[in-house]
Amino acid sequence: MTDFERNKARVTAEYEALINRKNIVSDSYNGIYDRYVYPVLTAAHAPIIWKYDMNPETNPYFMERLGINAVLNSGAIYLNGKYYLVARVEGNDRKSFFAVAESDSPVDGFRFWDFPVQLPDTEPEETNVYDMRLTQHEDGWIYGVFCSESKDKTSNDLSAATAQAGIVRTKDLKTWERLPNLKSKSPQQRNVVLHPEFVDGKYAFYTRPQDDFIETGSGGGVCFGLCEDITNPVICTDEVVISPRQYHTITEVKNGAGAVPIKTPKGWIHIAHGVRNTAAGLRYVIYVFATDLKDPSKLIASPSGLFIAPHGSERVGDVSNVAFTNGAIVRENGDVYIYYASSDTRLHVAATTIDKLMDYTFNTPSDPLRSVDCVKQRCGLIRKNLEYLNK
Ligand code: M1P
Repeated sequence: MTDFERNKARVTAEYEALINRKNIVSDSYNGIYDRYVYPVLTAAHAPIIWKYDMNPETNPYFMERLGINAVLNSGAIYLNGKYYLVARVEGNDRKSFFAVAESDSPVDGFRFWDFPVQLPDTEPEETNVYDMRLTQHEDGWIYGVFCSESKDKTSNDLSAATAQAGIVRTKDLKTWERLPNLKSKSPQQRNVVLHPEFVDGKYAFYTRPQDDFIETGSGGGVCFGLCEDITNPVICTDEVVISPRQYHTITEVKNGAGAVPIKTPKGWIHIAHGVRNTAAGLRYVIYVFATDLKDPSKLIASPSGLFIAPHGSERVGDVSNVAFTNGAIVRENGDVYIYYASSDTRLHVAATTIDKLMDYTFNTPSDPLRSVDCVKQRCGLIRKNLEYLNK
């Protein structure tokens, strides 16, 4: 056996073992959702043919030619009996692209299609793309809204960039039609999500206006705006803040819409991310809020604090201390699968149900915003418990 054959056999066996590994529910318990132990997608899930030259004549050492650094923030959709993740895949060259991974199961067995998504190249300045949210819209299309990033040529800073919301649409995740980038009053936009239904006969977007590529500046939080024509996407209304950033909360530095909002009998449930600063850098966690069924720009519930934080080994990665989501799948039986990435490195799943999500969202008290009031809030729970337990 040649080195090439031995190494190829080893890499193939490891890859197949990884894809076929069954996932298991983690021991950690909170009654709200079940985390799964193994990530559903990692850099090691990238197909061998994406990385290696499979010809022994041109690759005698069976060496990686185009490595993959990370697989993270994924849009998610259930279609024709299959679970699909449209993941952000980052090459060793730092550029991200999208690729579709498919499975019969929501929690394991995800295998990438042979070819990544080849987006129509309609934005000549665009350097990087990432974080696609997949919206199955009532107009019949599946939309992908993602960050389209280009160099900020007005600045001498080589890392200065501009983020815009790119839009594509598809019926089958194979053929993608690119629409113009979304226009709004904000110079930068990231974490933009398309609402799945028309609102007042218009397309509705959750936006995140920001003054700068990293800093949101005057951007007050997750906003809501309407758009008349998706083929000429312009936010034609004021972008109203629906989930504000607030001092000394998990959204103090910034926040952003995550998964497409989930329709429940009590309201639209949003699974978003919030960012706070620490001496060790930014900390990203996932939080939840709800908006009115008839008026999705109206906040109706705001459970206190974080919903998912990075745990254990999830805390370490390319950008440590990050939990981030841009995709969830809801099944007809009420099961909900939340796909979240940890530390910009790998993708995990947490499972819950619509009933549990509603219970969490509408029965978790909101943040009283001051320690003294948080203590009062907790004492209220303790008092009630002691009264009940000592009855
Ligand atoms: O690095 C953490 C996350 O940073 C960005 O989120 P935000 O725009 O809120 O700062 C996103 O680029 C996201 O991809 C990334 O996971």
